[in-house]
Amino acid sequence: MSKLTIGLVGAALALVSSFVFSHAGHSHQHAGGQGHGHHDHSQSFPPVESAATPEGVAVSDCWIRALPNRLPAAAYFRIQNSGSQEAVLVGAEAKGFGRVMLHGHEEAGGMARMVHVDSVSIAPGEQFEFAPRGHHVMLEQADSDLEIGTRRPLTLWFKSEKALTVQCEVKAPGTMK
Ligand SMILES: [Cu+2]
Repeated sequence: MSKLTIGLVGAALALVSSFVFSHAGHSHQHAGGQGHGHHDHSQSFPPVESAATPEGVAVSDCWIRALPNRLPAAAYFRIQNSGSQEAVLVGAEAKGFGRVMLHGHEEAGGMARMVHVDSVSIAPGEQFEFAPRGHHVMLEQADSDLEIGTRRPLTLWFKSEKALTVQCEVKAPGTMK
């Protein structure tokens, strides 16, 4: 897996599944430099319609765990890399959400917290699972309520501006798989 860039500044966000998730803010630290000073991880991508798909990469079993009151929801899925090159996930987009980020998960001192990750690399022949208590795509600032049983599109962006869009089923808050 790639190096995770981790930021630990953040305010407690929500009580979910008896874990307190601290929603991690994030800052890039560049040794000896001033850094970019960007703290917002909303990314902008080229139009998805014109993006090529990453060769040999498939995304399956996507679902979204909805939370009440339009709290940030999480998307989970599996990425299979059957291609001959490393697949590097660099970001995500989802219609209807103002902010979409790649998150990891770590536990320390009995506390679980989400941490921003810049990318996730999957070697040829490998697969990587985004799952509860692990990596997820954080979906924030929903325009409308997520209805259980409906599907929402999620676009995953890979290195070199390649993209895959999948449909994700919205599941109830208590769903763990
Ligand atoms: Cu998260």
